[in-house]
Amino acid sequence: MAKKTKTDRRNFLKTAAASAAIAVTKPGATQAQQTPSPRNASAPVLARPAAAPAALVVDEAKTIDRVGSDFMVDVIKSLGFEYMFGVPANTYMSLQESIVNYGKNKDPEFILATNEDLAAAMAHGYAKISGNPAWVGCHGTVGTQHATMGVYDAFCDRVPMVMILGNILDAEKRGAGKVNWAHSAQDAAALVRDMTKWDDAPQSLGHFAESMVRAYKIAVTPPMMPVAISLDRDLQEDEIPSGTNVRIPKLGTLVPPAADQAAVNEVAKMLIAAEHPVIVVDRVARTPKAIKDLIELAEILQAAIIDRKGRMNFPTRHPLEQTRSRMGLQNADLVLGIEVIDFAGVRSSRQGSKRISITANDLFSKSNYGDYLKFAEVDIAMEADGEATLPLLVEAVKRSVTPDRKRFFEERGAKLAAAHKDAFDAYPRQAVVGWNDSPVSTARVTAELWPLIKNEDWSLVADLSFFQDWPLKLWNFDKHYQFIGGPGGYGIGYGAPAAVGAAIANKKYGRISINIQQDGDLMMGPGSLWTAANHHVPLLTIMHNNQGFHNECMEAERLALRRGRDGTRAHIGNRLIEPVIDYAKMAESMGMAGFGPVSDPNKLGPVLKQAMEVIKRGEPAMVDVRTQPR
Ligand SMILES: Cc1ncc(C[n+]2csc(CCOP(=O)(O)OP(=O)(O)O)c2C)c(N)n1
Ligand SMILES: [Mg+2]
Repeated sequence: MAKKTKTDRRNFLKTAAASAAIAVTKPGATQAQQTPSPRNASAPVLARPAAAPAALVVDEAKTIDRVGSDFMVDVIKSLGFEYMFGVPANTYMSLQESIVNYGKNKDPEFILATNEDLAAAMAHGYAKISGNPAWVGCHGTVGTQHATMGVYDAFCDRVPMVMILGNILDAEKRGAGKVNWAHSAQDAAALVRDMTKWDDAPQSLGHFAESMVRAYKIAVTPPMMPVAISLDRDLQEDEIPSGTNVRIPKLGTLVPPAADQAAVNEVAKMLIAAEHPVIVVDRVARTPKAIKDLIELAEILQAAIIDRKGRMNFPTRHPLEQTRSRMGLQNADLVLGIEVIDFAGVRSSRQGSKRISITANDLFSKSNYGDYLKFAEVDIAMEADGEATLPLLVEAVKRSVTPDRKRFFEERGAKLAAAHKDAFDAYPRQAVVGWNDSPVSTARVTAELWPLIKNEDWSLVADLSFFQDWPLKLWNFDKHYQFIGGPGGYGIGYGAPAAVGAAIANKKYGRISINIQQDGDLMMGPGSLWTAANHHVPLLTIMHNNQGFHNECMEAERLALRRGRDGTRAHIGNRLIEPVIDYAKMAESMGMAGFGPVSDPNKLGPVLKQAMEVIKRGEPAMVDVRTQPR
């Protein structure tokens, strides 16, 4: 058991009585103290209710000093968790109470989400910025069912989180009512077993401690993934008998799996000998160090980098960045894929081209879901973590490179730099197409935003697949927290909450977070806006409001036309227009400053400026922009 001062029961009761007395004698003062300072939103911010009335009686005989969940908080603290995202419920209320009171609501802090799916996506976004897993609190069967979509995205995206599934295991403790039975299961984790790396259902506090440390270790060992602990209510609530000695196992330093040195040397030689080697990256960089290593590798070889943008891997304006250039994959004689999940589809058309993969994905698989994608045929499969292997590869290339090859690399580098420049020079020209259109073009939104953020410490906490990647083409990304990639499982509804989780991780560094938010995605769970307002997160949400599920609308139109039918009816069941949704009002209703809708492109700049003033004060804001479909 971690060191803990035994609470003196009488003292505790005295304090409880004293605070109750304050509530009775000075209700006005207490209420004033507890009213949060007004926000920027035009919506009224309601005062919190006054402290519990003095009539609340604490029965001394029934108070408990040392509960199981206090010890659980000790375990969580030992692992350095900063946040628990959750929806409250009786099956883990004991743990929540221990976090808030015993743990002082700090490391972890409980963050209230309005749906477990949102809680999981917040943990997902948080992990992508912070590099650390968060806890996700779920209520037995029902909360876990809600959570699944968010967990599935994190599972497919190889992002760690630790789920807590509150449960009442002992049927005798469920009573004769309906709720406890409906919310309990023999095997609560069965719901998420196919989308988690590991789960357990601890039966004692010692078992909990061991399982939690193991869960953490498994979740953060590449390939990283969610894990689940089914947590029995009684184990949390029962008093720890005096004299019980439970300890927290030591985690130790974790060393991720790097590739075999001989194989690394072999690959280094192949890279040096190749005429046009292309390095394709997707989910490589977890830390700034990996970006540095990748730059070094690319620069020594003067080799092309193609970024599949699962993470922020490589500076967008680096001359070797060739994602959309003419010097890309097509003519590569060697393709090295580092943590590229869809490597089967990433191919050179050159005859005899060699293929090498480095991925920790090879070290793990589950059968049911197709998250592992099509089998990638390669010449060498290095079954190891990309980030951990990069420094070995850099050193091996450095050791083997000859002056002759260096001269050749320099010539190649000059050609690559020219191709990079041509690609990036073309973007501003492409961006002015439809510049004055209403609804506003996605390029114009991107261009109007850039001057307002470029001198700030900013982080883009959005996927860009439905925004034609415009920010990647027009802005300059060079820091590890400036981009977080996509959802992994392509589950719509991830965007808004993941942005909130990422913005929460950015907040302590004073960074401004920018989210480009699809309207259909937000409508799957708008409650994350409330969490952003509740936590005073400087998050600018730009609504990419194309008024509906445009992706499906396009497909429906195509399908109808292919069948020789009426393409104009594709809006049915796909567009969100009857009634039109007022997102600024939605934001305001949740305590967030709301602006718009803006349809006139010339009005956008000034509105964004106003919204940025709110962000700089440390509060969230939303600008609803009526946008072109893509
Ligand atoms: C959970 C879930 N349900 C349905 C889909 C199918 N789907 C793919 S894209 C899309 C449209 C999303 O609309 P929005 O987020 O507004 O993006 P838009 O296509 O309008 O740019 C839908 C419904 C999905 N991917 N995930
Ligand atoms: Mg849409």
